[in-house]
Amino acid sequence: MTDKSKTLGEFIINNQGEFKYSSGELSRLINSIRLAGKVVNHEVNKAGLVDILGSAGDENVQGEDQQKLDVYANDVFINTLVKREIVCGIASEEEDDYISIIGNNKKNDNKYVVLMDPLDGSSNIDVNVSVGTIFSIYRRVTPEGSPVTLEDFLQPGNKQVAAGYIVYGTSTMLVYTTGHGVNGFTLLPAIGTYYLSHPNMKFPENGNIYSVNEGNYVHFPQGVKDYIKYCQKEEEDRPYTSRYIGSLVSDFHRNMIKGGIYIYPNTSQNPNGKLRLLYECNPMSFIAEQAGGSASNGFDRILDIQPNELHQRVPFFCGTKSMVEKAESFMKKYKSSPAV
Ligand code: P6P
Repeated sequence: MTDKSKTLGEFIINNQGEFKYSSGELSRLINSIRLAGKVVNHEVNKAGLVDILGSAGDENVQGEDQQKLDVYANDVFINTLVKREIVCGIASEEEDDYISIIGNNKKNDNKYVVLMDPLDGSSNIDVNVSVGTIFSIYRRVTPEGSPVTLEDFLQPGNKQVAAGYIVYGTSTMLVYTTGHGVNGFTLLPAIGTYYLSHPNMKFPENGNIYSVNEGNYVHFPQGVKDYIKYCQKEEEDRPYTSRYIGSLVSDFHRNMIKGGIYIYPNTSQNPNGKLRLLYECNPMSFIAEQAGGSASNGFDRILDIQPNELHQRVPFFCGTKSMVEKAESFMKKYKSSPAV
């Protein structure tokens, strides 16, 4: 039931005290993401019209015809964060390297860095399937006032101060955590306000949905093949249901509400899997654990992995804790063997 009395803005203010070292910067940062999400939502929701109505007469931020939406989303989030001078650095799936933000006072005295996938699953736009924005926030580790370095971005996921996603679906929702549980806010487009619609989100104790691209089955590690066959076995608490949207944020969101596991394993073609550790797996893992779920690479906790490069990929098993543990039990039977 949506608590109309709780808008995202009021929620952030009421929970400001939960942020360690809070000087309101983190609140302003999350507010900026909220604003950028509304701008992107507006474009995503009319993407299909571009084809029907040609250019739809719309112009993008540079006054050109409609850009590719993931580049557009990247520009919106970066411009919003830079203009408000509340971060000292940004890393994005759409940017080869990180961006160091020099404030108007020409110093880097902001505390936070943001890592993001501005529009995950953007290839689904053309077929009107939900897509999402994923973000991850850390305190910088290098001295305040100096330019950020790669070290500020290559932090393990257990150092995140906040993480969240925006799912542009049948309704647009912002779901995030600052380490004190997970809360979901639904956008009321008519007035551009997010309302607390899903307070204190938790994975159900059990789940029976498994989300994996079975088209890659022959390339999966044997442990994943065994787990999929386990899910399909006709026994008292099975067969499970296979649901795979091809959009991480949507598959994760459904699994968190209904109970399920999302798996993107390593394969012979992608020995480290497809998903990126820093701005896809770490934020989703932080949210999953805060909602009583878990996330691993099949063997080790995602949030404990020490990153060694900005765009590194990892195998990803995430969702209902008991399902992730079951999948890990199959993986551990073949620990040393590579994907076949
Ligand atoms: P595949 C989208 O490109 C994405 O990063 C995730 O959102 C999604 O779950 C996955 O890749 C889909 O990949 O190889 O199954 O099409």
